[in-house]
Amino acid sequence: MKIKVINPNTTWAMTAKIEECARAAVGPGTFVEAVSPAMGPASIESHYDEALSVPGILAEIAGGEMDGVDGYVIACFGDPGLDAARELATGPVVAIAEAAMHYASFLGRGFSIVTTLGRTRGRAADLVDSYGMQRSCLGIHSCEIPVLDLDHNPGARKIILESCFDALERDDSDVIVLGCAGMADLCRELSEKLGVPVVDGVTAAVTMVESLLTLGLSTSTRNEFAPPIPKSYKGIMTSCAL
Ligand code: 5HY
Repeated sequence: MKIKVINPNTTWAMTAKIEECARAAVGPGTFVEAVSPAMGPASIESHYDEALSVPGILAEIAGGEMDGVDGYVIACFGDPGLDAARELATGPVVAIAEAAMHYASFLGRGFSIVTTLGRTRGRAADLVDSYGMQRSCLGIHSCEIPVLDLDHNPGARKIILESCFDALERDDSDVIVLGCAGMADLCRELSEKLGVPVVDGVTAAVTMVESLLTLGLSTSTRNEFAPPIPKSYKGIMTSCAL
């Protein structure tokens, strides 16, 4: 099976890290390719960035459909474009926040989310509500490290570890959810130091897609997620016509 992992931001160094983590998580019969769209923000840290990332995500889904991709991951903690992607894709589409929250809910009474900038906590809270995770999510915290500084700030790992310790104490939670695809490589180290399960959405989502495909399951097209209704699109979106 072939799974396409879409990093919605256009920073290929982050995409390479995401691909390495995703490939390490899947079985021998699963091929994973990670991509960044040709257009979009260098990182996603606001509603504006998120909105502008969606056309690129959908273009990658459309390309995957032509290339025979079996399933998709949207590798950004805001889960941008997820519903539209599910209308477009034949195979299952799983985004990292939804996947991480579900995995974390299996592992303890409650989990804490630790994300990057405080301004993205509202979006995470909206996702908690839309995914029905209000009972399991005990708090949403930020380490105040910009997404692209995660790899450049020498103190990032220590700051994230401290933020996780603080979150567990303040929320009295049992599990940590990492709120950024760029944190995917920190899972094991943080879990060893914290003594609790630490869930990263990239590995959670790609293994979820792998499981759905193994069971022969995909998005229902009966109603809401039926293919989009054909119509014309003007301006730079002329090519979006289906
Ligand atoms: C992400 N932004 O996972 C989110 C993290 C965030 O470019 N990739 C990004 O802070 O929402």
